Amino acid sequence: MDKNDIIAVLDLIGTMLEIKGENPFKVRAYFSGSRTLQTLEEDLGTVIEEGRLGNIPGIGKALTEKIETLFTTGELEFLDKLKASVPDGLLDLLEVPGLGGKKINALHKKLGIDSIESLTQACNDGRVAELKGFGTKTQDKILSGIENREAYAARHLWWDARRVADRILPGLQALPEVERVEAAGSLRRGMETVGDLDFLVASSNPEPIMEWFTQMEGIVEVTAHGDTKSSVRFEGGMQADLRVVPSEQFYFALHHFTGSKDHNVRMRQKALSVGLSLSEWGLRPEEEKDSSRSKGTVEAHSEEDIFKTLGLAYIPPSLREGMGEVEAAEKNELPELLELEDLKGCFHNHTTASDGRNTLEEIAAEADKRGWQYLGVADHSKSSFQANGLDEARLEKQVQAIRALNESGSFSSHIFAGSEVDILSGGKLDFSDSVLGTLDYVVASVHNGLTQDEETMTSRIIKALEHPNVTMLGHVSGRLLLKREASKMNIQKIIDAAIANHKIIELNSNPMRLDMDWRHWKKAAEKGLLCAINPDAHALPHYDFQLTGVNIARKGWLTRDHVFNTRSLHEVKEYFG
Ligand code: DGT
Ligand code: CA
Ligand code: CA
Ligand code: ZN
Repeated sequence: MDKNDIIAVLDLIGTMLEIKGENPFKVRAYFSGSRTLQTLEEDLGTVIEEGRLGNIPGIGKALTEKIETLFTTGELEFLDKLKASVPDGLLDLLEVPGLGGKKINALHKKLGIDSIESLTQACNDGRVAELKGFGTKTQDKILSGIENREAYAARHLWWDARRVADRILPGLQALPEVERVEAAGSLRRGMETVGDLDFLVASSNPEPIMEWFTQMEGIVEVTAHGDTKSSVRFEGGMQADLRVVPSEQFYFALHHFTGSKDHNVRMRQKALSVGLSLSEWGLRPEEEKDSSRSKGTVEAHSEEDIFKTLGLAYIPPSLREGMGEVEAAEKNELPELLELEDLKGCFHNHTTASDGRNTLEEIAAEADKRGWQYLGVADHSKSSFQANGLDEARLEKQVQAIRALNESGSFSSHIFAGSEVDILSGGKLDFSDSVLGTLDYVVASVHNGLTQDEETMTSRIIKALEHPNVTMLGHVSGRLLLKREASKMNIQKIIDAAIANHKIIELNSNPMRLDMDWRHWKKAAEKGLLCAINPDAHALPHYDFQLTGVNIARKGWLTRDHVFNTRSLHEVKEYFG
């Protein structure tokens, strides 16, 4: 087990002890042990090997043994026993935002609550509001948290959906009866979250394909098993549809089931305007539209053929959201969308100096490996103590290390020295102007007070944008997809302020953030807003997130020119200068 997994285990132990109402001193030992590990700058393995773990203040004898056992075996009997002693229903309550161990203990002890259902009931009866330390506001928050939880459970991050699809597609491909196969739906359109997976197969012999699909590993329920359509549900809740069509219908069906609904509506209107009827079965003269099984008069050997027949340029799946793509395709004015290869580096990345897992040298080597020209280091600032934010002295040391690294010539990529500076609650920045002045660039982000009202949050962010040292705004809305709603703000005002002050807004490519939302980018970029696609990397594999970032940028109609990190090292240096 690595350090971050162990940190999570210690937090879980602390929380479970709280739920059980154990001695607060005992509870605190686990939480403070977890915090100590979070701020440990040395490699945990080395510390354990050299027998020095117990010497670290905040880690006592009992904790030392548990951490060592977890590190070497990945298991812990104490944890298993503890888990078994807490009813499952109480652990479920931890998924409700705002409920921690102490509150769950009170709900259980005073109201006998032991599940989401009994908690919902107690809120609806008003009994939760009457508890000491709760009140009406907390009760409302719990109720809306439960509602969100249900809505969230019905969808999945694109990144996770992609991984499941990547396992299914080769299996389908390998079946001898399968002539062609594609993933469709929101997955193909690159939506930030995906409801269910949609697979489409061309075949004249669907039966064995349906058999295979409904017997895949990990399926917990087959919700439909038909001749041409089947649906299944996997462990963890992901669902998948499979449709099998004759090969001559394949591209019509692929277009139809890729969607979106809005796009399909516009496409059918467009077809009608030239006397054709478009459906999942084909494209045929309008008078034939009722005989849906009749052979289509138009043949399509690709999706391009369908668009061409309608007098349209090819619309890539990312753009099929009914945001004016059909009109643009009519005039041959679709944007030349950004490609992953256009990116030459990125700016919002963390190292071991704050809460990242890799050192400066390791991320510089990674940039070289990926063929990037530059990489920016933007570790947290001091107010983000939970993320081990740097104070002035540590930041100065880091800047010196970065300058020395660049001079050493050890890496071909250039490292920029930046900071992810907290935007404090009134819009002030976490470092003074003179400290910020020593940096190549500054990413300004909100990390606390996320629930401020719309006006306060809007002016707080605009104040940061007006600060001369700020280069770009990090993860503007603060949302965590399927976990935490975006903060309330007037995004149009913020976009206008960024443009007026020549500031960049980030498109954070972490699959949980994808923030600023793609729905805002088309209009914002037209007005002149510059975008930086940043992975917010805390470990080397996170640099792969740039793929999702580019997908989302494409959904926002962004081209190379709209994206700052397509610029060369020379151009970026000039911009920062
Ligand atoms: P999701 O699964 O909620 O993330 O979103 P989609 O877009 O994958 O939706 P899904 O799986 O219900 O259906 C896939 C596509 O099939 C959808 O984008 C458009 C098309 N489609 C499905 N049902 C309908 C329908 O009732 N009307 C229309 N116009 N299109 C539909
Ligand atoms: Ca779907
Ligand atoms: Ca579906
Ligand atoms: Zn951040």
